Amino acid sequence: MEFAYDPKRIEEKWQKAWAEQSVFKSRPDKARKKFYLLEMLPYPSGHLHMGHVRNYAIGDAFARYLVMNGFNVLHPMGWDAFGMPAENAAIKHGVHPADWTMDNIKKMREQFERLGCSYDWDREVATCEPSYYKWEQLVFLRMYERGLAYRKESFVNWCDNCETVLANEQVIGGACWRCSGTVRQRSMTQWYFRITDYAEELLKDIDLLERWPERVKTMQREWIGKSEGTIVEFELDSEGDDSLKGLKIEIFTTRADTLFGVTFLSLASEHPLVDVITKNSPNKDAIASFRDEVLRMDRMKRLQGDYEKKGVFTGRYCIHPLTREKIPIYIANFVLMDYGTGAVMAVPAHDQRDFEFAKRYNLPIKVVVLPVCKDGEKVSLDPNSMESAYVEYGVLTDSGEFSGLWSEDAIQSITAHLEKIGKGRRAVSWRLKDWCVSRQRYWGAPIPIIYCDDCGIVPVPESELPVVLPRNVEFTGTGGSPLAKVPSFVNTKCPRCGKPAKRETDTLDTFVESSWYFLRYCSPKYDKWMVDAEEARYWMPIDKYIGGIEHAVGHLLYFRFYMKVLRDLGIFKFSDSNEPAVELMTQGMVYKDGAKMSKSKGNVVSVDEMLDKYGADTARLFSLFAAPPEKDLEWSDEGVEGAYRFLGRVWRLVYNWKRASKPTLTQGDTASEVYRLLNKTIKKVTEDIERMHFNTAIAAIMEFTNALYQVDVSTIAEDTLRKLIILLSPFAPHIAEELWQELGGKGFVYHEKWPLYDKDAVKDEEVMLIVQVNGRLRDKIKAPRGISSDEARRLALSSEKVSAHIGKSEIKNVIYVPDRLINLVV
Ligand code: ANZ
Ligand code: ZN
Repeated sequence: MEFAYDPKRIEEKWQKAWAEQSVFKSRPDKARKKFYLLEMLPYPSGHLHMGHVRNYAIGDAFARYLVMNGFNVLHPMGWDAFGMPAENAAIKHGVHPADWTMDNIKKMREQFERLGCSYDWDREVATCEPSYYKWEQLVFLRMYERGLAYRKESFVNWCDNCETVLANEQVIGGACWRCSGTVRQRSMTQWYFRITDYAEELLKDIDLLERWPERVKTMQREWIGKSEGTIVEFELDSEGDDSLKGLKIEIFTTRADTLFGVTFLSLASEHPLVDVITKNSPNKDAIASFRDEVLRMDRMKRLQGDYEKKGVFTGRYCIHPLTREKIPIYIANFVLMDYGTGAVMAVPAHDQRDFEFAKRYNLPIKVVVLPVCKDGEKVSLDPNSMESAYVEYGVLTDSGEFSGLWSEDAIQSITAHLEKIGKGRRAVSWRLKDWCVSRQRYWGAPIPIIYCDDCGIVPVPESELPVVLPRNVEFTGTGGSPLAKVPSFVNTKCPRCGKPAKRETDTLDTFVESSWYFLRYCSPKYDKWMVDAEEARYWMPIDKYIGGIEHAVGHLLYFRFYMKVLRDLGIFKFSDSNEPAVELMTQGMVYKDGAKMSKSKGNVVSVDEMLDKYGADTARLFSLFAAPPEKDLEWSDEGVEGAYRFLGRVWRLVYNWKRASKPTLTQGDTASEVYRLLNKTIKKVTEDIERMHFNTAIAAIMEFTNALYQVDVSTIAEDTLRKLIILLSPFAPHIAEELWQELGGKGFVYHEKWPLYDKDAVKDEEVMLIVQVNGRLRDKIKAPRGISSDEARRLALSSEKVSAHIGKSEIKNVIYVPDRLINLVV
């Protein structure tokens, strides 16, 4: 008999046993209810960090719970294996990105195994394998055929450090999401996915995501940013320059009601008309340097507006469509080229940015909307004394025939009027932009495109897929894509005319790979198609998806888009919306000493050390016990110690019992307090796990264990201990297997049925207390179970019937039979 709790010995033993008997293998089975539980796949950096451990402990506890509840569970794991760190390692240390990645995968898989995660490793997917990205290339070609993948020159986010383009979703507060370097705008030709074609559907289908956190849905709605408004045309004033005759500037506004308050126009720096109207300007140099400065600003920052509103006068004017007044045209730093039309009608009285701009450059402020008091009286506004713009709706003033209308009505009437005279129209603007998917990087999936001098852009024939990434490449870290310097890759023949041609040397954004990896898990080895449709239709959708909130408008939007594209291309569909995930759970971060645990902060707890010292069960138990999953978790060494001690207590309880209990009691006395508590605990743990409140579930198990220490161990039934072990097993699976075996359990506790609680044992938390006065029944009152004699007496005296019988007499004695009867003797 083994008395000391030694995680090292038992954890390895059970990991081996699980693996040898393929316990975690999953197969489709129509007769059983499926559950697809997915945790976001990690980037193979080489080691798990505590944030991973937490994420995967949450998933694993739930997966094990589901299995015990009879679900056919799919719980896979894989690797988001392409990406820049591999390439940076190659530049720095001279290791090949493929070797670096494969080596890291091996190390991390070992860590996963040491954690005892119940993954079906037969379904492991690494996105850098040609057998994986082949299908992504095929989808790319089909998207290209349909115009859903296209190439265009435009301003893109460029990171000088990483020497690559970044998607809008990868620019965090003006900095590169990878290296935190400054991102600037640069005009380049890039490949895009036409996600904007899906803006309306992506927005509408958010309503289907009932089990996603509100926060994520709001972020997606705002990111997609649908805005209904009006496009208004302003003719250029061509006086002194006949080449401007007939040209016009279109602006997008959501406040057509303020049209009469326009005192200038603002263009984005990148607006194509800027060159045209400033070509003869004496102000040319100032304009050029201003445009330069603006291009270095972050796009989101430009939109949000917490910076100085600056601009330059172009020297030209345009004509107001209704009043025919001359309106000066400015270039302003807060106008974005890729929103609306890249031009804004400025109404300083009613728009705060325009107000600040007008104050700075001494431009006129014209009030055209007035607030109205509760009694219906208009309040006048003085442009000279206003301290900020009046941005609310109100009643129009100084607006010609539209004066007196309410803003809402004025927006309609003015837009209709503009439509009638051919100077404007209704329009919708989206904040969402097309997804830039090309990267000037080696370690990614090649874009299957060939450039021919005669034929132009030619897709690689599908029969020639995959376009395999060549291995022999030089990594210098400078000068654009390394692939461009590999003649054997670049030089090829045009599939159309046979003449020498060149391959595309950009690779795909790694977020393309993570847009469909969950489909590949359904049939990871299938080689006839991207997925075995039958298997994927059985497993999809993902029933519960667990990952970080930082992906709210990146990955979590992309994977929704990609699934809709697969549906429309006829590649794979499992439902009309093809929404990939029914439920999303975003887990909180891991903090230590008040800061997010990260290498740069130097407050990282090493997973290996943790496992060496305490074992996986403690690591898992602590991560789940210290905070509810959605909340941030503060690391605490005492907390870890506490989790470890608790497991030791459970361990000793079982061995104490084994020594003491002869003969063994198999079933507990259903009238006993232990029995009642056991069933209460089963109920609580079950309900808490269903809500993913693992912390309170574990607390209940701890309380129950403490209660078992309070009773004579030989009176504890075997069944009670077995159930305790089953309840513990999703959180601390190794110790649970070991103790299960010690208790004579057959097979793995992993395969045990989750216990049901005895409804009778938990239902009467309240008891009926018989109240007697001098031995005669006077009342029956509800009382919480287990109250003391004093509490019972107080309750009894609060009954009117009882006090009527006592009157002014003195209580001489109290006889109390707990939970049954109280007799007051007067
Ligand atoms: C005139 C106006 C008057 C505006 C007023 C607002 C208040 P949402 O609701 O987010 O769609 N705008 C239009 N295009 C822009 C661009 N490319 N860059 C920066 N700002 C731009 O915002 C629409 C409003 O944002 C538009 O309505 C426009 O300013 C500005 F009292 O036009 B408004
Ligand atoms: Zn050709």
